[in-house]
Amino acid sequence: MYKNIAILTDNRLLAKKFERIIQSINSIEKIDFYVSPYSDITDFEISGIETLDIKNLKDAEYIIDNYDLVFSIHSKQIFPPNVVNNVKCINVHPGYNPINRGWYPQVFAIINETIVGSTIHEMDEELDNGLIIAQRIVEQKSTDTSLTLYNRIVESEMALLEENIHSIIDGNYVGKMASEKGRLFLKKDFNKLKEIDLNQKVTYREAIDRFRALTHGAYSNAYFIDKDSNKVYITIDLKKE
Ligand code: 0FX
Repeated sequence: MYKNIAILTDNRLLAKKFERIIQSINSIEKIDFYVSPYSDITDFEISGIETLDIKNLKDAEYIIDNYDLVFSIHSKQIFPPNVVNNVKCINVHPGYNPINRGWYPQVFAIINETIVGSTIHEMDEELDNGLIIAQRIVEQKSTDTSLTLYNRIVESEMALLEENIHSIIDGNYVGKMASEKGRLFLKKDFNKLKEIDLNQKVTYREAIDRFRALTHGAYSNAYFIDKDSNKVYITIDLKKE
C-alpha cells in the first residue's frame, strides 16, 4: 500500500479534480502537488503546491527519496529514466494507448479517424507507453470540435481515476501491456497541422475534419496566409439539426 504520494501536474482543472479524489483515501499519509518550472499556473488554489524540475538531479532524487508513488496528471515534464525506474510512476493520458500517444490525442483522432479515450498506465522510459492499468474509449460525434471531444475525455479520465484509485493505492491492479507501439504524436506534428495550404486539394470530409480538429475554444490554431502575408485564423462552427 502506497502512503507517500507526489502529484506532478500542469493542468489546473484536472489537478483540482484529482485533489478531491486522492484526499478521500484515508490510508495515505502524505500528498504533495508540484508544477513544472515553466508552468503558467500562478494562482493555483491547491495549498502547498510547489515548483519542481524533474530533469534536475536534485529534484529527481528528492522525489525518489520522499515518495513511493508519483502521479503525472497532465504534467508537461518528461520523466527521466532514473525517476521512472526508481519509484512507481503513474500517468493519466487523454488518449487511448497505444493508438494516440503523445500530444493532443483528440486532434489526431479526428484527423486520422481513430478511436480516442483515456488511459491510466505505469510510466516507463518511453512516452505514454507502460503497463496499462485501465482505459476507456470516448464517443466521438460528427459535431465534435477538439474542445467538445477534449471535455468528454477529461471527464472520462476523472471517472477512470475515481474507479481505479483504490487498486492503484493498494497496488493490487492487474495491468496489461499494449501489443504494439502505436503512434506517438509530438507538439511539432500539431504545429504542422495549423498552416492550411490554400492550394492543397482535399475532400470536404478532410477539410471539415481538419478544422474540427483545430477548433478549440479561443485558441488560434488553423490559419492561412493571405496575399498581403497576413495570418488569417479559421475556426469551424457545427450545428446538428
Ligand atoms: O494538459 P493537456 O490537456 O495535455 C497535453 C497533452 O495532450 C498530453 O498528452 C500530455 N500528457 C499533457 C502533459 O499535455 O494540454 P493543454 O492544457 O496544453 O491543452 C489542452 C487542449 O487545448 C489540447 O488538447 C488542445 C488545445 N490547445 C492547446 C493549446 C496550447 C489548442 O488547441 N491550441 C493550443 O495552442
